[in-house]
Amino acid sequence: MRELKVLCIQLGFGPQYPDMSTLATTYNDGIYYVASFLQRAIPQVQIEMCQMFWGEDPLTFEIGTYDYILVSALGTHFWSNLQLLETLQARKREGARIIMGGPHATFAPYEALKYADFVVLGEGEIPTVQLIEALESGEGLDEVENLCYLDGDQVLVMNRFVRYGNLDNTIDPSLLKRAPRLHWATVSMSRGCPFNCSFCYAIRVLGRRFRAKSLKSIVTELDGIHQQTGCSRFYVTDLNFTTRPEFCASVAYELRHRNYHFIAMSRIEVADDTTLLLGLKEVGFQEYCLGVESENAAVLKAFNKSVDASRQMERLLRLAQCGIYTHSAIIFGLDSQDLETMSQTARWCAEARIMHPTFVCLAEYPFQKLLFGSRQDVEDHRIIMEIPTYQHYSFVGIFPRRMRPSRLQQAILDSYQTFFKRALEIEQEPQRRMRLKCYARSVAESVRGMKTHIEALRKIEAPYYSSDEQLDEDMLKDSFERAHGHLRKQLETSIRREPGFLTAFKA
Ligand code: B12
Ligand code: SF4
Repeated sequence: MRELKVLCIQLGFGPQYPDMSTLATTYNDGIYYVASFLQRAIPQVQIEMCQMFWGEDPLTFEIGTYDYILVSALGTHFWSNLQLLETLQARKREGARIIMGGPHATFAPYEALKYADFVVLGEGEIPTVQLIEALESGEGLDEVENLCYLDGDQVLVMNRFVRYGNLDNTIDPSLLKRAPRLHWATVSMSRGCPFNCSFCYAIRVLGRRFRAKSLKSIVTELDGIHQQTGCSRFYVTDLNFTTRPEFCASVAYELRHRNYHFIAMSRIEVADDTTLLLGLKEVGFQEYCLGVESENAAVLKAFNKSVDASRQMERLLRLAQCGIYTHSAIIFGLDSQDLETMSQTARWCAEARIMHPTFVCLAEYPFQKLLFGSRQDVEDHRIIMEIPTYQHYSFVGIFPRRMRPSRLQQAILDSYQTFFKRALEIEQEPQRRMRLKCYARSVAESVRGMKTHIEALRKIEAPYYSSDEQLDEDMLKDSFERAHGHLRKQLETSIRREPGFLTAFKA
């Protein structure tokens, strides 16, 4: 194969909507895994990374010199960078290909394909290698897994969808050579989660089969990133790190002589195994992002959360007693959640001693049933699409039935006030109070973006709500059909799929 120049771009957030999750983010690991795997599989590939989260600008790279441009994006990144994507298309050399992957490309391939020649759904490592090999050798594309593209008749083709086994992939630390001082570095130790919460798009990207990396790879990767960047705090992006206690115990054993710190994601049941919890804490697992979502049994049931709501409080308190800091997204937006319920939930978070709750709005992509046979809690017409806050859950992205979207956004802001007031009454330990005050300062940074969004929502929602805040759903449906009905029809008639696609996607 000829020598290939590849540029990998992680698209960034829109600057007009600052938010604590955008300000705290260092890099998303997905594109680094794809780039590392590609480099190892095809030695003729020379990779350059462009990380917009650190302020790098893709247009300062010589776009016309690359053979392949790989782009990774969440929904909000995509809609904040349309002009850049257009410029990339215009500046790329003739014959060069743009390949998009990551969550947005997976859930809205029809949008990504307006700017990309190819889209890779789900895990990107193997399909990217297959695609580049097929294009370089001039073979057909039929055997390229998870590939999606428009054929000559503009028909959306979706090839065979595959969930992979254990790739045991590690980030090549040299890809982080231009990293600024990181407050944490993201890595993944396992992929997949066996649960099936209805709002969860993560399992739709990475699948429901838990696959742990080898301990050797985990340790080598951490040491390599630490040496390259100096960072010794790691954000473990695994969907549900504590799925298998024996895996966690062996990770703890391997890391016993390192002085690293970790934030990991887990389900709340982790609180039941204090031996494991304290063993992990000793080697640096002092913080968890938990899937709490709510204290309310009906809300948890509606989300298919499979958790005992009556035990949420007891488990969270035990974590606090063990000296563990907890983060959690708290989801609003169901019909049953009125202003009073939301306020109660915010107070409850303080009483359950969650340290970093993030109050968010339920979000969905349209056409998921059609494309992937997935369940949607929010119907297509109630989704606010195609704006820079799209699928950024801190910013309301749906039309609730019994409350204006701008009211829900204000309630999200108010929830933080309710939470901090109560939490500072309850927490007496100086370190926990300091953490709370720090968190309150970072939340304050988000207020400007949320207020801007409230103004934008007021304009969007104006025609659809009565003075008592009830949604005129028929009117909304009509507008949706006028704006997007043709797209649904086009998708319905266009999609061509390999047999077994839907079953594989849901696995
Ligand atoms: C860990 C995590 C976080 C962490 C850390 C994020 C980080 N810096 O890495 C925290 C909690 C901070 C976070 C915050 C947010 N997150 Co988050 N997060 C995740 C989670 C659970 C794992 C991400 C991850 O790194 N996984 C491990 C790697 C290996 O997987 P991956 O990134 O998906 O990459 C693979 C494929 O996508 C693909 N791929 C990726 N890029 C590319 C590029 C090319 C060219 C190709 C071919 C393939 C490819 O191949 C990769 C390897 O197999 C995902 C869900 C998921 N992806 O499973 C949500 C997810 C990405 N987050 C989401 C959101 C919305 C956010 C926030 C905007 C939340 C908010 N406040 O509203 C912020 C934004 C911050 C950010 N950095 O983007 C959504 C995205 C929705 C969307 N479609 O846009 C997801 C999908 C969650 C969900 N709904 O289920 N997040
Ligand atoms: S437990 Fe967490 S990662 Fe697993 S399906 Fe539910 S929300 Fe997704």
